[in-house]
Amino acid sequence: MDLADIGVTGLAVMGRNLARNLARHGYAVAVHNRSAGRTQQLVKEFAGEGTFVLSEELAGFVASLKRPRRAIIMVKAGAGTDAVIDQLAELMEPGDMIVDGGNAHFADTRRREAALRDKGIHFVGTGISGGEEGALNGPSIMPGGSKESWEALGPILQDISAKVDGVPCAVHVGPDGAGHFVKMVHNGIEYSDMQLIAESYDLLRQALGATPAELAQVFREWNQGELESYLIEITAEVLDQVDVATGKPFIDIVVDQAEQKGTGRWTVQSALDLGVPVTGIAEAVFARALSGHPEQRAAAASLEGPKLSGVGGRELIEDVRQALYASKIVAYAQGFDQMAAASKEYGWDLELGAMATIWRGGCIIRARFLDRIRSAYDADPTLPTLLADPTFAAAVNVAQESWRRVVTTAVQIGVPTPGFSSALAYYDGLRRERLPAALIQGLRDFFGAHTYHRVDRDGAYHTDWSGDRAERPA
Ligand code: NBP
Repeated sequence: MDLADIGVTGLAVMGRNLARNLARHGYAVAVHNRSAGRTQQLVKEFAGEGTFVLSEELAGFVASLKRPRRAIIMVKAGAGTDAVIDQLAELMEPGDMIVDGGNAHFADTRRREAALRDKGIHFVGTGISGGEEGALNGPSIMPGGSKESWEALGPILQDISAKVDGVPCAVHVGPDGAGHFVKMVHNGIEYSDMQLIAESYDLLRQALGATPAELAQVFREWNQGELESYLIEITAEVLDQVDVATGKPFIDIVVDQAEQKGTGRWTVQSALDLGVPVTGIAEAVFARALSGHPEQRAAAASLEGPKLSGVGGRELIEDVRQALYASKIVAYAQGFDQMAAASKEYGWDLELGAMATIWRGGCIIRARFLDRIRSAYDADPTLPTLLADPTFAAAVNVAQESWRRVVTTAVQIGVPTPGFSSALAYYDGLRRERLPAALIQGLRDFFGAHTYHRVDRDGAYHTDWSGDRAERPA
């Protein structure tokens, strides 16, 4: 029997499409699924696309792989992944590779990688973005794991990934959980991107009384410029859609409660642990949470708002475009800060410019904008914040008057824009020469003797607030 180059176990929508993508690129693909029906269906429907080696049992699947074995797991993240890893590890040998392409939490990936390393098996936690369409036609791929595993897997993963200007959207991200961490931050940024787009739509609709179809045209025009991206493109499509059953705009017949699978929440939880202010992502997660409380919203619906409405003319459209771009720069700056902090914390040595490169295609946040991020890190790999890059600094400088008018207008007419507002507050906080954190330090020293540092001398100090109020070195 001819042995397969690589295998995929877990053949729901993602695994099936990834297996087809591999087969279409000329790889012989071993395929397996817990319930054999999916495997048979795949081979029946798509045998013409390439070579599939079908196994109904996991032992047969492993036996059908060339050595060192390369097996990709595409099952529901969590307990299922652990179960499949345990079964595979029993059947594999030192030097073999288990790739987890599911949406695992990076801490789970670190745990699994360490456990399998003890057995000599390479565990490659791999972020895969682009949904089912990306899995089939070229996703953005973010593998972690050892350098040796990248040598064996990299050429295949680059082959099946999206390409932008001939450059594959797949790179070795770093050791152990680095790949899943970067995928998590990608998803967090995706939350933020969508929240800012939603705020733009909402504010323009409320302030100008524009129809969804008119706003679709606005987004279409924006997609010709610096905001060009997949999400802006599909926003126009969604806003243009008309519901067949009612003849109403599609957007008006959809329940306004946004769901979440958890990667945005994970991003914020990790950012809290790392001490990185990812306010754009956090506001996006909380805005979804607010939308998901219909009882509270119903109870609050009669609360008073401002009397103003319909302020602003067509110039608000350009202001909102500028605010969206500036807020987006802030959200990405924060996400990249989080990756830099994790890289330091976990010893990953992440190359931030490369992360921007592999997000340019195949994934949900793909955008022209990512080229600029890559250029910023090419020019200065140690950039302390993206906002310090001369190109982004200039862009935000151009946008800031519009940005302030947008936040002011939103506050005046009572339209919530937590993404725009928090991004502006972050920008203003970061650029301040003196922050009121000095007062917080004073208060902490007053009630808890937590000490403070002086601007003019080294060392920690405490003031005897309840006594003579004299300052002493701590
Ligand atoms: P699902 O997340 O819906 O998982 C279904 C697959 O998991 C089926 O193959 C199922 O086998 C298998 N499975 C389960 Br459930 N429990 C199992 C167990 N204990 N042992 C063995 N197999 C088990 O599939 P998906 O939407 O294709 O996603 C696959 C992975 O890719 C997930 O981790 C997901 O988070 C990730 N991901 C999804 C997307 C997306 O757009 N959908 C994008 C990026 C990443 P069965 O057929 O026998 O029930």
